[in-house]
Amino acid sequence: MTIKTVQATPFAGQKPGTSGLRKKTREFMQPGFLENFVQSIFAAIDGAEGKTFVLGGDGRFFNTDAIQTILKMAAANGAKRVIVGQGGLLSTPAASHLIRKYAADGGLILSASHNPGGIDADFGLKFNGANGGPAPEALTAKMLAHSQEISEYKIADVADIDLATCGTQDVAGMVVEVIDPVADYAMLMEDLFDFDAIRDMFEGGFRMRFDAMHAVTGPYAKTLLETRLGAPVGTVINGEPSPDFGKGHPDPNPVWAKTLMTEMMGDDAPDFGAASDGDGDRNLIVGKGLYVSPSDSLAVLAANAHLAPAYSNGIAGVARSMPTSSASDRVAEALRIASYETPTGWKFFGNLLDAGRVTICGEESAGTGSDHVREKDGLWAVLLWLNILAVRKQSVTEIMADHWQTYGRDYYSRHDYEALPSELATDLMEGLAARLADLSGQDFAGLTVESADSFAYHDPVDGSDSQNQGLRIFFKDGARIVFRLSGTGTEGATLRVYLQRFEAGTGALFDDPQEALAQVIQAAHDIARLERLGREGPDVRT
Ligand code: VG1
Ligand code: CO
Repeated sequence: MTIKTVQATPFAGQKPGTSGLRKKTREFMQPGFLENFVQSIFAAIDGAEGKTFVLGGDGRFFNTDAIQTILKMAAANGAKRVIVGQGGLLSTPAASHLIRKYAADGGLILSASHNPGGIDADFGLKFNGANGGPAPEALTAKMLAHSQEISEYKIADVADIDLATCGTQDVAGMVVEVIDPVADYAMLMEDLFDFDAIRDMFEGGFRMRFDAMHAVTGPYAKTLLETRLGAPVGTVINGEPSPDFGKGHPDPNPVWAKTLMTEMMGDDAPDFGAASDGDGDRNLIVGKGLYVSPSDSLAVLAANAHLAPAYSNGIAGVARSMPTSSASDRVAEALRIASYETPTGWKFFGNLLDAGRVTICGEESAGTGSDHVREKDGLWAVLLWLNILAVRKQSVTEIMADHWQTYGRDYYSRHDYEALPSELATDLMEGLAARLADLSGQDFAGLTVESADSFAYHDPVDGSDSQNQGLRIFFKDGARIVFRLSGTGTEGATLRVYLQRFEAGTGALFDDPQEALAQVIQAAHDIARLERLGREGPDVRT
């Protein structure tokens, strides 16, 4: 008998966060930790019997070992078939696509996204459902509940599976199909965008740099940009996935994508720069000398999506996470389409996309995507930008100038205070929450509070409610500050302070956001008494 039933004792702390379960790698590698969580996932979906799953990850340390364990557990739990990316690799959006394309019952994706990788860094696992999207809160609650009372798990006692060769194998009665991680995804992108127009643009001398940050998008970007679109070899840098991301931090923001930013701000900058994160669902967009904030990028993509074949009939609606700026709302209003404001995390977009209420979604954290999959999609955003640039034949700066003149500019920045003592962060948030009701009418740094609340979301599709999704403070002149604790960190707590101020299209549109927001930043300090954190300033400003 190859199926073993192993006694298990619950681990504390198997509560999935904003995007799956994320822990220090060593914690994930404790004997039984991964196994308990995988068994809890199977329990939450009423078993794996007869089911088909997609499996892959961003290639970080422990990726292939975890895949071996998951395959053996899927077999022992009676799964029918598992589709795995060759070498254990699948970007998050590619996994989402495969689940949908092959009508799988779900997928297990191994990643801690933008967090560093390695034995002393981070690891993660999330489950996506049959629609290709991250498990909703009701499902992650079931996973947690099972993890707290688990008494055994099942695993097949078989040799390791060959992940290096594409093809089909039998593992204790289950079919394992190893596939090219890029092929299906590349085909989907070719369906959505005008590759001929983009190819012509490259042929005409258009120059681009794509920084894959040693993470999973390297092979995807090389195939799409260099092989299929004819960008010169070398357009993609850091294109080999490595288990510790070249000791880097695969977070595509101006701080961590420093190499790219320096090149794009230099004299010989290419026309267009982009980067993606560990698992390929985020994107950074930067023009010659101009960083495009993710909130603005969402708005520009929504306003111009009709220029790409897949969206030529227009878009149904736009959704953004609450902390994301109002820029996309202005576009939706002008297009007379619906706009939605959801809590942070892609799982909240799933129902809106499934119901056809929205076509494009985005978050201020460098995530943009559409109804082509049920995850945010870094390369999709890059290709849509390229398609727009190819049709409009303008530079990124010209497009942004035109956009801001038309809609006005929402100056935006996020300040992160990382690895704070959890108690201190909780205390600060609770203290602020308790004072919210009294803030209206008070002045801070010369700004008058109009209203303040704790954001709650009522899902219009399934009727579910989510409370405490961030503290919002609105000011009389239209500025807004949001305070929120991160749900993806693995060390202490991270406080995110989201800052926003509107400038009309006739005003000063090209100021430095930190300067344009100086008053709002000061108000945030005064309201939340940020000096209590004992920090000189934020660790990261995006
Ligand atoms: C962060 C971002 C959020 C994003 C999440 C997952 O969450 O703020 O917008 O959806 O990461 O992104 P938090 O809870 O730390 O603020 V990724 O690229 O991990 O899949
Ligand atoms: Co990610």
